[in-house]
Amino acid sequence: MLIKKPSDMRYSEVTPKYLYMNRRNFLAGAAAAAGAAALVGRSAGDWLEPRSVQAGGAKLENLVKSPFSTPEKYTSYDAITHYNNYYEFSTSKDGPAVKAQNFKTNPWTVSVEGEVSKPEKFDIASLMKLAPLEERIYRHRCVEGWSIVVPWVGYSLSVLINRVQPTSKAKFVEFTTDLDPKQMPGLREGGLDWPYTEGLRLDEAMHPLTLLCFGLYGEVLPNQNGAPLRTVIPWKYGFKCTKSMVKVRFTEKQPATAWNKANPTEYGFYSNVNPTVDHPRWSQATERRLGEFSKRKTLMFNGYDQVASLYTGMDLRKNF
Ligand SMILES: Nc1nc2c(c(=O)[nH]1)N[C@H]1C(S)=C(S)[C@@H](COP(=O)(O)O)O[C@H]1N2
Ligand SMILES: [Mo]
Repeated sequence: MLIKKPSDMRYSEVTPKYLYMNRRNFLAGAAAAAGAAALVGRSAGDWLEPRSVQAGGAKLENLVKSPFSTPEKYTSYDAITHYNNYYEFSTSKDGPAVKAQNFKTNPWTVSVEGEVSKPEKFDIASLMKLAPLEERIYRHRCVEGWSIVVPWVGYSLSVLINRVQPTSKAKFVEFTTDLDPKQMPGLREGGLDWPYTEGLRLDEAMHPLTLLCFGLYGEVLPNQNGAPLRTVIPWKYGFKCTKSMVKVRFTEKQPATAWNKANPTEYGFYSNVNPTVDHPRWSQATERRLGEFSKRKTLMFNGYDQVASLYTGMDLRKNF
């Protein structure tokens, strides 16, 4: 397989040194720093310091504060927007920021369909008006072993679900990313069975923590983070988030998901963050918060204990 997917990566590749060396060491190692900085086209210190200026995307006004927000310091805007997984554009971490730059997100239609009484198609502007937009500061844990804290903007996906009224047959929700070979150079590399799809059980999708997300850092989503809308499920590994979503489909049967199809022994349907269940090729016990020097312990459900009751009686080793 040509594509580099998490299962093919050595752990050392997962977090480049320039993201976790502290600034002083970094500046001391000037020669190494020059190479790393050239790689990302910016000075290494930028990754480690919160930026005072924002990127200049359209501001989202009147954001409501959320009780679900973590008080932790959030990761720099630069790291959140230049260390991405978005394989439709590139398999390198700094590739999506460049290659998704001209991705066209307007006009955009999201179709909500399947086992619902009131299927509906939305444009982004009307979808954004279904509920007050909240700022939700969530931890995000990638299956590859790095983590970030992101001030997302959006509202609970349950708002949309309640509006379309799932039928009694609806047990799962499938999410689909846009598929546009003209605009997505990463598709040519193959590897995943495009379009990117993900899925949740209906009760997981209804949990108030599950976010329909339109922005970050108080602005509309940058393309590389999944513009114009994506999901965020903070107690699951990052790949459960569906970027640039075009379809939400309610189903009776558990939907297939892109990563599970690509490698079923490494990526399960549930993908709950779980420090006691290792990835077959690396431990999940600890994580590297981008911008920090030492590793942190990974928390069960990424610290979102309020979801534990969704899994009562389930073997989370089998249902990884
Ligand atoms: N369509 C699509 N969605 C995707 C991915 C992707 O490659 N394509 N990568 C996933 C992974 S592995 C992670 S960690 C998050 C990264 O989101 P971020 O770049 O906003 O941090 O997006 C997820 N959603
Ligand atoms: Mo990820």
